[in-house]
Amino acid sequence: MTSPHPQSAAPRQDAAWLDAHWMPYTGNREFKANPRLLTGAAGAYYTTADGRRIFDGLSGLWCSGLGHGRRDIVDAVARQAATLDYSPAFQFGHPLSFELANRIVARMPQGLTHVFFTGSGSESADTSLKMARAYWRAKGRASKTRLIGRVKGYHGVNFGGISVGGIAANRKLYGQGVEADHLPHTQPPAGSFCRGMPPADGVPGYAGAALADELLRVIELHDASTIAAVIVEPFSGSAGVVIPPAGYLQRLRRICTEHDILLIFDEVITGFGRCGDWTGAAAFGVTPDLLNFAKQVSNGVQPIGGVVARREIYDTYMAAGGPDYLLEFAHGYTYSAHPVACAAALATLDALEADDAIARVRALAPHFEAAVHGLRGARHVADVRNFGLAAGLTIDALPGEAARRPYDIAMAMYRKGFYVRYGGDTIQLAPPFISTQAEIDSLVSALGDTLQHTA
Ligand code: PXG
Ligand code: PLP
Repeated sequence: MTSPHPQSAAPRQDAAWLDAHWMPYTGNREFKANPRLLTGAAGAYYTTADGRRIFDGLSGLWCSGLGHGRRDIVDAVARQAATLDYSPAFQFGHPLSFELANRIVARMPQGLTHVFFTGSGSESADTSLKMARAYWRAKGRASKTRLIGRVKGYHGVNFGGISVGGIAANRKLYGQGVEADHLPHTQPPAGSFCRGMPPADGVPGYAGAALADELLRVIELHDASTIAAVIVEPFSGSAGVVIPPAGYLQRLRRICTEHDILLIFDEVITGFGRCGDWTGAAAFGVTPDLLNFAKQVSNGVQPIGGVVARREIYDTYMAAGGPDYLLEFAHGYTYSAHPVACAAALATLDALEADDAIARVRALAPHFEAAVHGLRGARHVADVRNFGLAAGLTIDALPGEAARRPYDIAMAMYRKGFYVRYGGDTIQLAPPFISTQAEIDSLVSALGDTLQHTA
């Protein structure tokens, strides 16, 4: 097959050409019949192959909050690729990973002190789960292996992550996973239209204050001597932006501490600005034992993620490591702390600071909240939830086709020049931190208009 020059000519978009790429989390048959090819990006906008400008209403996939094509990040990547394009991840080091680890630790809640790098959020999830199990083994408590996730949780697509994950479609096809159990989700009933955190109680039909105590039930069932860790997202992103009720994370923290269970926060979406703070941990005022990150740490420009551990966890591994020429944790990826990805992350942290991005998110969040809750009463809208610069809408299902309307809505939005995410019975919004109030307004107004015209 002859390839058109990708830069100079309009890209080929016929189904025969598109066929060879088996696309991830995509309806391949539909996409290849109606391709949506993006060929450029600058600021808060994508350019399509047919030359249209599309507002990036999900910051890529929750990862490009600073906007696209930033010169400072692009230059850092180019410079690093030309200087040290790859260095072996095992038994050798390069200066950028140490600088990045120090810079990340400085932005973490007090007590999270050691960074293990991965290449993605899924790798971070599985890394944190393995870290938790081997930690207990190192402490002579090898029976602590069970991993507790939460219904509606998303922890990526690897076997550990889908075992603790709680989105049925991501797990049910794949058979036996890792030994796990699940807490109930924290989503208030449709029609609650909670702004930010649901109150501990006071939402009709919603026992917010009791939800964390479900962990006690799980402990009673399995016994704490079999449980290594609890993993939750501070707020669930993929499930449609599900915010925990007030006091919930504090209560989970207390129960985990009392029963010697590690608490893992999966901050792949909540980390590095989306919550109007450096972490969800800071935004919600609770410090986990392990904290996973990815996505926004490099503004999406290079794939990189990681797990930040408490000092005592790191020290436990070091103490149990045997002779010091031996490794302490038999785990790592070829691309752990990839130098070009580290350069992208360092430039991103610089940019987040230079732009005062956290303050910007905080300042924009009330406007965003008011705008999205303005969709209450719009056609098909069963619920709206929000936190920081993230919002999820629950869309009333067509009979027998829960996922149909969200898909129709997202496609209609794309035709209008707006990219939004659809999944399950939800529409998700996560606009760039650099969005203006006017851009938020036009995104939400286009969504309102689209809902009105959706069958
Ligand atoms: N944990 C959490 C909390 C996530 O949100 C992952 C792990 C996996 O990260 P990787 O880098 O392996 O994809 C994620 C990723 C969406 C959407 O629109 C969410 C994610 C990825 C793609 C789309 O809801 N979350
Ligand atoms: N599979 C094989 C055959 C390998 O040799 C390696 C790494 O050396 C891997 C998988 C793991 O790849 P990565 O380190 O990129 O996760």
